[in-house]
Amino acid sequence: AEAAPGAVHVPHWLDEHRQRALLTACRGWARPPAGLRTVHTPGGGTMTARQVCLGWHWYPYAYARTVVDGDHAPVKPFPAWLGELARDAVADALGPEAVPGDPYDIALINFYDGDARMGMHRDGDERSAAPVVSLSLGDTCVFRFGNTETRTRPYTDVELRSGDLFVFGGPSRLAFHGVPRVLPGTAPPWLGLTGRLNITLRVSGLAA
Ligand code: MD3
Ligand code: FE
Repeated sequence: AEAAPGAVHVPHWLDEHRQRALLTACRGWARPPAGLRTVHTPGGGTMTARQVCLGWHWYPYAYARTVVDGDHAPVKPFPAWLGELARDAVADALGPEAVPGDPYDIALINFYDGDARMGMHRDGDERSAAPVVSLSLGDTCVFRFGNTETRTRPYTDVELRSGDLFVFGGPSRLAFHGVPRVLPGTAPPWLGLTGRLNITLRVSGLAA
């Protein structure tokens, strides 16, 4: 369903098998070196969702090849199968003509536990207008999809559940968005995950 121009929500895009496989992969990527870390913003803030990156390491507000704000290890590689998953997602959500020519080369994986949330922000650190692919695992969250002008209203709240795909292309690529809350205990029992995981797949537009 199109939530806004270029923003398409596909509930239950990942079946049980693919959700389990993606979770297992995420648990491996979370391990050190270059594993899960707490992100500190230059203004003195601390993000409550913890993060691990593949391909390029995101730190507020740029990309690097090493964990410049953590253990300084080289960032883990971005596997080819994740790139295929991203292209499949864009083709299913927006159509084959929307699949970018440049390869997907970044995964940002956010782990939400306890009272973790994410404030309203825009993702502007990629030098590519390619659609961003978002996959959710575990607890349901309230995802707030805003406008391109301000971090305030008007916005639309959408529940994202385990297995859901959301693709942000076209004008929605630069829209403000955030996660005001996660609904505890809503993960599918067969997944074995307490909390929520979100995987975003992106095109850096940076030189390999
Ligand atoms: C709209 N993640 O990683 S997913 C992020 O659930 C991020 O962890 C949230 O915002 C999460 O930057 C929201 C939905 C999402 C992700 C990336 C976007 C929406 C987006 C990029 C551009 C526009
Ligand atoms: Fe974002």
